[in-house]
Amino acid sequence: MYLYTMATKNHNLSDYDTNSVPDATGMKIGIVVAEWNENITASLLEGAKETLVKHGVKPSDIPIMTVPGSFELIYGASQMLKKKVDAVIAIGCVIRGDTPHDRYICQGTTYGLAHLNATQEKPVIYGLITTLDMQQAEDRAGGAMGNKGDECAITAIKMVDFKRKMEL
Ligand code: RBF
Repeated sequence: MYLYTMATKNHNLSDYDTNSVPDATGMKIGIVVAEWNENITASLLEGAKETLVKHGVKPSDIPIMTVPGSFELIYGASQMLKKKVDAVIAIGCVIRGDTPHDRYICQGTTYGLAHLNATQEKPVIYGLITTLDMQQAEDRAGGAMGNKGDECAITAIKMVDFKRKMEL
Protein backbone atom coordinates (compact mmCIF):
# COMPACT_ATOMS: atom_id res chain seq x y z
CA MET A 1 0.00 0.00 0.00
CA TYR A 2 1.27 3.45 -0.85
CA LEU A 3 1.18 5.53 2.27
CA TYR A 4 1.44 9.18 1.43
CA THR A 5 2.57 11.36 4.30
CA MET A 6 1.94 15.09 4.49
CA ALA A 7 3.87 15.43 7.71
CA THR A 8 7.44 15.53 6.55
CA LYS A 9 9.97 18.12 7.70
CA ASN A 10 10.15 21.09 5.34
CA HIS A 11 7.28 19.64 3.36
CA ASN A 12 5.14 22.22 1.59
CA LEU A 13 1.77 22.19 3.36
CA SER A 14 -0.14 22.54 0.10
CA ASP A 15 1.73 19.78 -1.71
CA TYR A 16 -0.14 16.48 -1.71
CA ASP A 17 -0.96 13.57 -3.97
CA THR A 18 -4.49 14.21 -5.27
CA ASN A 19 -4.93 10.49 -5.94
CA SER A 20 -4.50 9.71 -2.25
CA VAL A 21 -7.51 11.87 -1.29
CA PRO A 22 -10.89 10.13 -1.00
CA ASP A 23 -13.87 11.60 -2.86
CA ALA A 24 -15.46 14.14 -0.52
CA THR A 25 -18.83 14.34 -2.27
CA GLY A 26 -21.60 14.48 0.33
CA MET A 27 -19.29 15.31 3.25
CA LYS A 28 -20.23 18.15 5.60
CA ILE A 29 -17.22 19.77 7.19
CA GLY A 30 -17.54 22.67 9.64
CA ILE A 31 -14.86 25.24 10.24
CA VAL A 32 -14.32 27.27 13.43
CA VAL A 33 -11.88 30.14 12.94
CA ALA A 34 -10.27 32.50 15.46
CA GLU A 35 -10.29 36.26 14.87
CA TRP A 36 -6.89 36.86 16.50
CA ASN A 37 -4.22 37.39 13.79
CA GLU A 38 -7.03 37.64 11.30
CA ASN A 39 -4.72 38.32 8.35
CA ILE A 40 -3.35 34.80 8.86
CA THR A 41 -6.51 32.95 9.88
CA ALA A 42 -8.45 34.41 6.91
CA SER A 43 -5.86 32.94 4.51
CA LEU A 44 -5.96 29.59 6.29
CA LEU A 45 -9.76 29.63 6.05
CA GLU A 46 -9.65 30.40 2.32
CA GLY A 47 -7.18 27.56 1.72
CA ALA A 48 -9.31 25.10 3.67
CA LYS A 49 -12.55 26.10 1.90
CA GLU A 50 -11.00 25.99 -1.59
CA THR A 51 -9.44 22.58 -1.01
CA LEU A 52 -12.64 21.09 0.42
CA VAL A 53 -14.63 22.32 -2.58
CA LYS A 54 -11.93 21.09 -4.98
CA HIS A 55 -12.47 17.57 -3.64
CA GLY A 56 -16.25 17.64 -3.85
CA VAL A 57 -17.63 19.29 -0.70
CA LYS A 58 -20.49 21.69 -1.51
CA PRO A 59 -19.87 25.26 -0.24
CA SER A 60 -23.27 25.08 1.49
CA ASP A 61 -21.97 22.04 3.42
CA ILE A 62 -19.14 24.06 4.97
CA PRO A 63 -20.65 25.95 7.93
CA ILE A 64 -18.21 28.56 9.26
CA MET A 65 -18.24 30.19 12.70
CA THR A 66 -15.77 32.64 14.20
CA VAL A 67 -14.56 32.82 17.79
CA PRO A 68 -12.48 35.64 19.34
CA GLY A 69 -9.20 33.80 19.97
CA SER A 70 -7.59 30.39 19.60
CA PHE A 71 -8.45 29.42 23.17
CA GLU A 72 -12.15 29.68 22.26
CA LEU A 73 -11.65 27.13 19.45
CA ILE A 74 -12.20 24.38 22.02
CA TYR A 75 -15.68 25.55 22.92
CA GLY A 76 -16.44 26.51 19.30
CA ALA A 77 -15.42 23.11 17.96
CA SER A 78 -17.24 21.20 20.69
CA GLN A 79 -20.46 23.08 19.92
CA MET A 80 -20.12 22.63 16.17
CA LEU A 81 -19.55 18.89 16.62
CA LYS A 82 -23.15 18.67 17.90
CA LYS A 83 -24.48 19.97 14.58
CA LYS A 84 -24.90 18.17 11.27
CA VAL A 85 -21.23 17.95 10.33
CA ASP A 86 -18.93 14.97 9.76
CA ALA A 87 -15.84 16.75 11.09
CA VAL A 88 -14.70 20.16 12.34
CA ILE A 89 -11.57 22.05 11.35
CA ALA A 90 -10.31 24.44 14.06
CA ILE A 91 -8.24 27.32 12.67
CA GLY A 92 -6.13 29.71 14.72
CA CYS A 93 -2.76 31.42 14.87
CA VAL A 94 -0.75 32.02 18.03
CA ILE A 95 2.40 34.12 17.68
CA ARG A 96 5.10 34.24 20.34
CA GLY A 97 4.79 37.37 22.48
CA ASP A 98 6.74 39.17 25.21
CA THR A 99 5.24 37.07 28.00
CA PRO A 100 4.65 33.31 28.39
CA HIS A 101 0.94 33.91 27.66
CA ASP A 102 1.18 32.47 24.15
CA ARG A 103 2.55 29.19 25.50
CA TYR A 104 -0.43 28.76 27.82
CA ILE A 105 -2.82 29.48 24.96
CA CYS A 106 -1.04 26.98 22.68
CA GLN A 107 -0.90 24.33 25.36
CA GLY A 108 -4.49 24.84 26.48
CA THR A 109 -5.88 24.93 22.96
CA THR A 110 -3.88 21.90 21.87
CA TYR A 111 -4.92 19.92 24.93
CA GLY A 112 -8.55 20.96 24.52
CA LEU A 113 -8.71 19.94 20.87
CA ALA A 114 -6.89 16.68 21.62
CA HIS A 115 -9.39 15.98 24.39
CA LEU A 116 -12.26 16.45 21.94
CA ASN A 117 -10.63 13.98 19.56
CA ALA A 118 -10.23 11.43 22.34
CA THR A 119 -13.76 11.76 23.69
CA GLN A 120 -16.09 12.73 20.83
CA GLU A 121 -17.40 10.63 17.97
CA LYS A 122 -16.37 12.99 15.17
CA PRO A 123 -12.85 14.11 14.29
CA VAL A 124 -11.53 17.60 15.04
CA ILE A 125 -8.71 18.80 12.81
CA TYR A 126 -5.85 20.77 14.35
CA GLY A 127 -5.46 23.93 12.30
CA LEU A 128 -3.51 25.90 14.89
CA ILE A 129 -0.39 27.64 13.67
CA THR A 130 2.08 28.37 16.48
CA THR A 131 4.99 30.49 15.38
CA LEU A 132 7.83 32.63 16.69
CA ASP A 133 6.89 35.61 14.52
CA MET A 134 4.51 36.91 11.85
CA GLN A 135 6.85 35.92 9.01
CA GLN A 136 6.72 32.25 10.01
CA ALA A 137 2.94 32.49 10.16
CA GLU A 138 2.74 34.09 6.69
CA ASP A 139 5.02 31.37 5.34
CA ARG A 140 2.44 28.76 6.44
CA ALA A 141 -0.67 30.67 5.43
CA GLY A 142 -0.18 30.66 1.67
CA GLY A 143 3.50 31.69 1.63
CA ALA A 144 6.78 29.82 1.17
CA MET A 145 5.68 26.75 3.15
CA GLY A 146 2.24 26.49 1.53
CA ASN A 147 -1.07 26.81 3.33
CA LYS A 148 -1.92 24.82 6.45
CA GLY A 149 -5.59 25.36 5.57
CA ASP A 150 -5.09 23.07 2.55
CA GLU A 151 -3.47 20.42 4.74
CA CYS A 152 -6.34 20.64 7.25
CA ALA A 153 -8.94 20.19 4.50
CA ILE A 154 -7.22 17.05 3.20
CA THR A 155 -6.87 15.72 6.74
CA ALA A 156 -10.57 16.34 7.42
CA ILE A 157 -11.59 14.44 4.27
CA LYS A 158 -9.28 11.55 5.14
CA MET A 159 -10.60 11.33 8.70
CA VAL A 160 -14.25 11.37 7.61
CA ASP A 161 -13.37 8.61 5.14
CA PHE A 162 -11.61 6.74 7.96
CA LYS A 163 -14.74 6.91 10.13
CA ARG A 164 -16.96 5.78 7.26
CA LYS A 165 -14.74 2.77 6.61
CA MET A 166 -14.78 1.87 10.32
CA GLU A 167 -18.58 1.87 10.28
CA LEU A 168 -18.80 -0.64 7.41
N1 RBF B 1 -5.31 34.37 20.54
C1 RBF B 1 -4.83 33.86 19.39
O1 RBF B 1 -5.55 33.20 18.66
N2 RBF B 1 -3.52 34.10 19.02
C2 RBF B 1 -2.66 34.81 19.79
O2 RBF B 1 -1.49 34.99 19.39
C3 RBF B 1 -3.15 35.33 21.00
N3 RBF B 1 -2.32 36.04 21.81
C4 RBF B 1 -2.81 36.55 22.97
C5 RBF B 1 -1.96 37.28 23.80
C6 RBF B 1 -2.45 37.84 24.99
C7 RBF B 1 -1.52 38.62 25.85
C8 RBF B 1 -3.82 37.63 25.33
C9 RBF B 1 -4.36 38.23 26.62
C10 RBF B 1 -4.64 36.90 24.55
C11 RBF B 1 -4.18 36.35 23.34
N4 RBF B 1 -5.01 35.61 22.51
C12 RBF B 1 -4.51 35.10 21.34
C13 RBF B 1 -6.46 35.45 22.80
C14 RBF B 1 -6.82 34.15 23.51
O3 RBF B 1 -6.85 33.07 22.59
C15 RBF B 1 -8.24 34.31 24.14
O4 RBF B 1 -9.13 34.74 23.13
C16 RBF B 1 -8.26 35.29 25.27
O5 RBF B 1 -7.22 35.04 26.18
C17 RBF B 1 -9.60 35.24 25.99
O6 RBF B 1 -9.70 36.31 26.84
